[in-house]
Amino acid sequence: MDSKLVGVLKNFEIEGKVIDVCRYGEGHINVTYLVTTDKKRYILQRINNTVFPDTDGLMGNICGVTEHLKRMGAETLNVIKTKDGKSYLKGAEPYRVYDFIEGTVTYQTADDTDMFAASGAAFGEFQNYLAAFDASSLVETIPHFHDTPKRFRDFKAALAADACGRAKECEEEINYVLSQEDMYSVAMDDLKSGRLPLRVTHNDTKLNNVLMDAVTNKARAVIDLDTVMPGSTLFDFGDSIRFGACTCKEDEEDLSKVKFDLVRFRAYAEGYCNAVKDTVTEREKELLPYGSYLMTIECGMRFLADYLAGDVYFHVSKDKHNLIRSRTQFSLARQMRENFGEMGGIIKEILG
Ligand code: ADP
Ligand code: GN1
Ligand code: MG
Repeated sequence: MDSKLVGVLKNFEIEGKVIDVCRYGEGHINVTYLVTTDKKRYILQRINNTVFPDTDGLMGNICGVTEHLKRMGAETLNVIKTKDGKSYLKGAEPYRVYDFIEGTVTYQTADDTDMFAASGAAFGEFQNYLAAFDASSLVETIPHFHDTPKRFRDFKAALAADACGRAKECEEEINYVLSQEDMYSVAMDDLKSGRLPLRVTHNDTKLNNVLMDAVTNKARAVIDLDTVMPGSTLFDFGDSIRFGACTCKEDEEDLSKVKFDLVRFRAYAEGYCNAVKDTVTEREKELLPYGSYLMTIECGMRFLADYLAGDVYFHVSKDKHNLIRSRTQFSLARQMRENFGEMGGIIKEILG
């Protein structure tokens, strides 16, 4: 066992004697460990304070949102306090602890469409719960998180800097991002003009950010609350489609396996749209297919920008990992653009 982590855990109000600490999960941002004591299990996370420099603000949001969700009767993350009553352990490397939510699993692909529909319902209900949450109490943990034109400017800056001399290897991918420029501003323009409502959203709705019941495959808890901020339904719907309506993992190297799957799209859309049907607006409905494409190409440009910058943001575990991830996203984005009509038809069938 890592003695540093055992030392970190001594600062928290945890039950029992620590018998094991090991790396856990497939998140790209924080460093997550599963902690086993002789009484129960916990999740320990080293918070990525490069990505989230305002750790007080971040943890304030999480405590506020989880207390709200508990009051609404939803199952959610339970923050374990430090022995001096704080929500996380301060330091150059900040840490937090949650109860491990037992009897749950996370999936990296949505092969089971009922399960994917259940995750859609969970994210839709999550948005409903947050409709009653005071947005002004939230800190914007990553400003401009889904501001795609800003992400595009950041991409162009990474390309101009070409810090590692990698641009020459990815000309095709770079040209694709540049070629789509006229598609990037619709969501932000509509949010600014009020055509799209600003809501409190999760903003990182990939399938492995919802815990599914290990027996029933129904959704138990929406997790990874670091990016709960004002945003758009398009972001939450779109990011789930990006990750889950694909036939392979996000880092598949064989692009012939990357297929945008309308069956999975329909399953998720049924779960999500039925949950938000009382509040969703006509403009949101109309733009849900576009939101799926937008979140996919935005994520692809973020992976590619990080590859160009030298893999400084997303955790990587193999050579060219971010470039490989960006390729799956661009392949999907292309297929989504070709399927706007079909996607729109499915949304109409569900919501009218
Ligand atoms: P990241 O921001 O790096 O994605 P997450 O908070 O999503 O970190 O955690 C990474 C993974 O750890 C999740 O996908 C999930 O599998 C697992 N996980 C996180 N919190 C819990 C919890 N409280 N109970 C059970 N599993 C959890
Ligand atoms: C990151 O934290 P995680 O792994 O759930 C990222 C998302 C990306 C996603 C791509 C805070 O999500 O925005 O869409 O990777 N989170 C942050 O898989 O940047
Ligand atoms: Mg996560």
